[in-house]
Amino acid sequence: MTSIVLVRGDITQQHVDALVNAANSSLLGGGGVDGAIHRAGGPDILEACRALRASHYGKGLRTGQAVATTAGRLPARWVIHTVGPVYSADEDRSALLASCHRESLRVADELGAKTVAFPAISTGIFRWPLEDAARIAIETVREAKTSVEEVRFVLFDERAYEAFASQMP
Ligand code: AR6
Repeated sequence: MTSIVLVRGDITQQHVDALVNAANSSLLGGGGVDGAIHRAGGPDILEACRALRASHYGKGLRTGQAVATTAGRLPARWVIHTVGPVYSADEDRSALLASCHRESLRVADELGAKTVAFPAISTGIFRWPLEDAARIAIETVREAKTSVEEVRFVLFDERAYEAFASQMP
């Protein structure tokens, strides 16, 4: 059984085996939690991302997929980068948001990570409504077949924390 824990805080300060980055397909950094992870983790993460772009991910990482790098100076062993979908009112992209969570856990299993921290993927710059993103994230983790023992959702502000808390079973 994977336990799901909610905390309010900064994901870059979490002591976990792996933390998930809400990246973009370039893998070369951005704003929001992505910017915070690269700033706190230092240049080794960007260097590892560049190496991925130069090898298997020449066109970048597709939405809904996940890939791991070093966590640099962060108090974690790995960063698992995933690309959330941009919210659309016209098109249901929920399956892609679910895929981010499932694929990140699959990569975590490959690494042997037992504790994994997730941000609220797609709920910032990509504008996904918080309650809906929380429902998809929590349901997907609950249904995932994984050896990860603890999934910690790290919510940056009170509004995000409350949205996730409201979706807990
Ligand atoms: N710790 C935890 N959560 C955080 C932190 C932090 N340090 N900083 C922000 N958040 P966003 P997205 C929350 O915009 O919507 C980047 O440019 C934030 O409050 O980081 O998936 C990428 O490169 C929000 O709830 O990611 C992509 O281009 C959540 O993290 C694009 O943004 C996600 O917000 C991805 O957009």
